[in-house]
Amino acid sequence: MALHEIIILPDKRLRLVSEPVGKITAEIKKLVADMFETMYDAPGIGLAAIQIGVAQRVVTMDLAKKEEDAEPLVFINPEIVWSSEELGSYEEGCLSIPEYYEEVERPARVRAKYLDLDGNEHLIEADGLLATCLQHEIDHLNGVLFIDYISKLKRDRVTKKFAKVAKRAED
Ligand code: GNR
Ligand code: NI
Repeated sequence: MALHEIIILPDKRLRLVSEPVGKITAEIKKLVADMFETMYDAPGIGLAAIQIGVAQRVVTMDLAKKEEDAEPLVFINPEIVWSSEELGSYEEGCLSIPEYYEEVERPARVRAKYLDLDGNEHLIEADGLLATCLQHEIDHLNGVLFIDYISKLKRDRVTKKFAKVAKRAED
C-alpha cells in the first residue's frame, strides 16, 4: 500500500470527468488499497480516486464512528439511479478543500448501483450520511465539488482564498 498526496483546490484535475473501470485488475485493487490508506490517514469518511490524481470511477468510504470497528466500503462505477424529491441538509467538507465547511442541500435519499471488487453489481438505497457521501463522491467522478452548490459569493470567496494560498506556495 502507499499513502498518496490528496490534490486540493485549485488543481484542475478536480474538474476532470473520470473514466469507467473496465476489468477489475490487480492495478484497480492496488488503487483501492492506496485509497483506503490515504483516506484513513487524512482522515476522511470518503475518497474518490481523482482526489489522488487517478481519473477512474472508484470510490472508497467508511462511515463507522471512531469507537466502532472499521467498515470499509468500495464503489466501482457508482451511478445514482433514483433520487428523492425530499431534500436533506448536511454540513459538508472535502479533503480537497481543507478546513472549509458549509451546509449543502441534496436529495435526502438515493438509490445507486455499483460494482464491488469482485465485479458483482449491487443496488442500494441510502439515506442520511451515506446518501450525502455517495452523492458527494459521485460528484467528484463528474468533476463536481460541493462548493458548486453554495452561493456564488461564498464560492468566490473560498476559490480566491485557495488560489492565493497556491500562488504563495509558488514563490
Ligand atoms: O471526509 C469527508 N467528510 C464529509 C462530510 C460531509 C459530507 C461529505 C464528506 S466527504 C469528505 C471526504 C471527501 O472529500 N470525499 O470526497
Ligand atoms: Ni470531497
